[in-house]
Amino acid sequence: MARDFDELKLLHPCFAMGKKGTTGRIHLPVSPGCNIECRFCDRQINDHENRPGVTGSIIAPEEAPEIIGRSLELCGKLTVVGIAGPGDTLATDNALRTFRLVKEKYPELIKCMSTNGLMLPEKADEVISVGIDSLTVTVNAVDPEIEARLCDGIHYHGQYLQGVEGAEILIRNQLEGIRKVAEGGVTVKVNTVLVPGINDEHIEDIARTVKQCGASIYNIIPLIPQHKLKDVPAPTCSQIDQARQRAEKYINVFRHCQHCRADAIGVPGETDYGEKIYLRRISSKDTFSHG
Ligand code: CLF
Ligand code: SF4
Repeated sequence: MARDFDELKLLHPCFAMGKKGTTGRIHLPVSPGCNIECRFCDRQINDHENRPGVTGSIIAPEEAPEIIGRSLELCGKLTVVGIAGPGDTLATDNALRTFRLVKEKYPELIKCMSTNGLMLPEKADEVISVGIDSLTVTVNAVDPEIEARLCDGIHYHGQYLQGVEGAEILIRNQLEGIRKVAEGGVTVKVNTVLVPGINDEHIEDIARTVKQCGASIYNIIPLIPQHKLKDVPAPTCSQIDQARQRAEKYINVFRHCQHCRADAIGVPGETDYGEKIYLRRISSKDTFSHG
């Protein structure tokens, strides 16, 4: 049985409400490819592409138990095993395979996964049966016209669908997926990348909609201007604060996100043992904070 929200508030650094968490997480970078094309993401790796320099940074699912063991020796505060990229966790089977191994060897650790949600409806049963405790879905819009300004296209069942057509499927799947896993007892966090001038006036709609679908907590991530949105200014502190206040009318808001790398290990914002454990770290260009 997955841990409930109350238990996660105590044990999971990204579900601690109103205060900074004191526990830690290890991220396992097992998921190389992505199946959508966010305009602010520099990676541009798709399902079918293997770029030099990327594979070397990724670990195999079978390596995970040993890496966790060494990390626990370095940092006794680790309570969570998270998989947050560097691509999408459901674009390949790597993440779910890894969690099965983790469950066998370290059943006491909380299993946390982050996805863009495109494949979630068809993977929901597996996510539940593997025993994922907390799932983050990044939902940047619930209006396809807005989403199409944030995501160029999706790779879905062998088809490449662009603009509003792709955005409609992405949003439909995200919301349906959230509903399914939440009904199955998984605590759902939703992340939104706040992009001034595109989705900043849309935050209330997102927060209300995902709450209705069963999400428990909401995290607003400020845009890092890069790739095709490199000329959009990052949101100011007051814009972030305003967005959080608007969202808070509908859903619990998490305020201590540290925009972790996909290969971070330690207490978010305090310690990072990633350098010591992963021989080659993922280059910052190859990862986007998925949390
Ligand atoms: Fe990792 Fe994300 Fe799980 Fe946390 S991070 S997969 S929910 S264990 Fe946390 Fe880091 Fe923010 Fe993410 S501080 S980026 S919210
Ligand atoms: Fe994929 Fe995440 Fe990059 Fe979007 S931000 S393209 S979901 S890796």
